[in-house]
Amino acid sequence: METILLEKRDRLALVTINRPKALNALNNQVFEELDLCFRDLADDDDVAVVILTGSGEKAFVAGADIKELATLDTMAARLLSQRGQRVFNAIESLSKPVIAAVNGFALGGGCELAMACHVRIASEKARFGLPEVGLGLIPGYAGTQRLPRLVGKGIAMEMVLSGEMISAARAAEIGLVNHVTAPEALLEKAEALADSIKSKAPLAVRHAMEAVNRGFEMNREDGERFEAALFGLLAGTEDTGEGLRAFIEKRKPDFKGR
Ligand code: DAK
Repeated sequence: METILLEKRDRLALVTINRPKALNALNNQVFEELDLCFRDLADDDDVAVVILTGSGEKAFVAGADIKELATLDTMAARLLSQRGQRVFNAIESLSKPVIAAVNGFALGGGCELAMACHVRIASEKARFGLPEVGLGLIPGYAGTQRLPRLVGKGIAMEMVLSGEMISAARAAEIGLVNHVTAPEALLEKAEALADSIKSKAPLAVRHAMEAVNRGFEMNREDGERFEAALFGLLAGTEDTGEGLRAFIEKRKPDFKGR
């Protein structure tokens, strides 16, 4: 892979989008390689948590590659769109948490990519926005759907209609990101969260994600029924027994993922 760097260590995968000269803009090759990368991560039982970031000082991802978009015929645009949708859905439905470490501009498709991740942490230098209307487009990777779910309809509407960028501090204020750090502390903060997640029971983490993700799309009653079903499934696992015993015996649990 040329446009994606993948590093695995200690049950953590660090995925870096690597086109710094084009501010990591999403072209066909990036999508193709992200697709391959997330297929690999889905199948790799040794990976528990993923961090996604951008290469260089300036950008997480400055959006879809505008120069490439301008050259596409109908068929190529359709394929690009399908590939992009596959990648965003693969990230959102991955059974392990994906933390976006937003190191700079997250615009258009880049902001949508961060929103497809499960948690967002931003550097003070990060800027967020959906500038599509200024290009005669609207967000095409579910930005109009994910943003209102994260920050509420009114604020999302303002961002989508004005196309204006917001600062990391404002993004934290509206709930688009969970934490803001100094640029040099960004990966450390993301890794600390990853470490905390990795220390928990893997099946519980997976089921908790499923309960939140799927339940969010259901009505309250169905969501609670779904939660109860997952709770029941987990109760029969070795790790639940180990977690409860370890608490009573005042020791650290030794989870096996079973
Ligand atoms: N695409 C291609 N190249 C880009 C780029 C982009 N999105 N953003 C930046 N670059 C390139 C610049 O052209 C420049 O390249 P050279 O001229 O040096 O060759 C280099 O990166 C450095 O950028 P700047 O010189 O512009 O850097 P500045 O610091 O002055 O400005 C900036 C930084 C982020 C404010 C500015 O670069 C900028 O406004 N970039 C564009 C942001 C943007 O509008 N992004 C696109 C949003 S629209 C679809 C679904 C979704 C979408 C499309 C299709 N389908 C379902 C089919 C999504 C669309 C979008 O994302």
